[in-house]
Amino acid sequence: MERTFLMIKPDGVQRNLVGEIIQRFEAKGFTLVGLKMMQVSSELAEKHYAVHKERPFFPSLVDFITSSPVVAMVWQGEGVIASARKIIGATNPLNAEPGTIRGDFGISVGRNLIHGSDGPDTAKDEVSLWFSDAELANWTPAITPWVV
Ligand code: ABT
Ligand code: MG
Repeated sequence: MERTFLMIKPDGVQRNLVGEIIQRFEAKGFTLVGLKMMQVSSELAEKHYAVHKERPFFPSLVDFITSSPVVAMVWQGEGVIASARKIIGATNPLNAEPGTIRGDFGISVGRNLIHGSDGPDTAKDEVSLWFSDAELANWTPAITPWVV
């Protein structure tokens, strides 16, 4: 079953949007299989955002992600990688549609509330970067036949 890595960023935690954000993925019908609140080290932040290493915003991005705790999650379900990106909305919250998380709650690209893996390869890499196998629950909720 497809899995993706989602992370509620420091602004989402500080603004008390953790419950609101988790609710959207639960209500959609996806399954939470990993969840932890954590303070991110600069080493982990730099690995996670390695693709942006040469970009001018890289240092401020690392500072931001390590500035305050995040909620790291793995969600499972059919098509969850692309669907989560839709639920999250465009990178710049000013361009994100109302109804998306960024469209409903965000204003700034540097404070865009939540991260979601952008494809199957990054999803695989990010799930294993952030979680050990022992931290992931293999389960199928009883509600699944009513969802798919
Ligand atoms: P992430 O889910 O955080 O990866 O965001 P998304 O995939 O929607 O967008 P990308 B392009 O991956 O941006 C990564 C983070 O870099 C920030 N950023 C991006 C800037 O601050 N300035 C920019 O010009 C761009 C392109 C936004 C993203 N996260 N934060 N925080
Ligand atoms: Mg990205």
